Amino acid sequence: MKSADQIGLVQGDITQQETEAIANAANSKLAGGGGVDGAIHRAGGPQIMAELKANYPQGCPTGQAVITSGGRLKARYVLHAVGPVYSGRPKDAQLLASAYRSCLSLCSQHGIRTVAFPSISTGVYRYPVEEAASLALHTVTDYLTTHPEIALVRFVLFDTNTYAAYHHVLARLQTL
Ligand code: AR6
Repeated sequence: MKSADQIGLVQGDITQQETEAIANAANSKLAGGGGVDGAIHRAGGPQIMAELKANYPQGCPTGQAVITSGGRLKARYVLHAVGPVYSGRPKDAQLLASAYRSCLSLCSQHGIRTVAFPSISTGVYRYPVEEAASLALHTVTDYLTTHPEIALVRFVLFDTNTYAAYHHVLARLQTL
């Protein structure tokens, strides 16, 4: 099986996912915020923020991720990834790829076999969605090639435009 076949796409709300882990698009202070971050903290309840404050008081550098429980979510874990604020410089791509890889590496370390991702950095952080979709899907595909312990990576895209951008890239990867 090609690793792109282990990637799924749905349009919807990531807080409702039943994968073992969901990823959050957080900020480097891990302070909560709007967008998917706000939705995850609202749905998961205060335990998630309490764990972040207790375990990561320094926050998390851009391009990295940290793990908490899922609180009241169906998912057992939340991976709090910090993507870059888009600047148009080459380092944006490195940091965004690194944010996805950090989440996947946490999955490997914690025995997490199924994980859902939002489209990190393409909301408030203004990363162009076509570029971000290509980078996210190529980064995940590459990781899965060498990490058979992860069975499913599902992208949960909130709006039609974002879903279409990811669908366009994934369809090509799956026919290669
Ligand atoms: N499920 C899935 N995707 C969602 C949901 C949801 N419930 N809600 C929004 N999205 P953003 P960023 C989509 O802005 O660009 C926060 O304030 C959204 O439509 O959430 O990485 C943090 O605290 C978009 O496609 O994240 C940071 O300060 C995607 O999720 C900052 O925003 C990402 O948009 C991070 O900005």
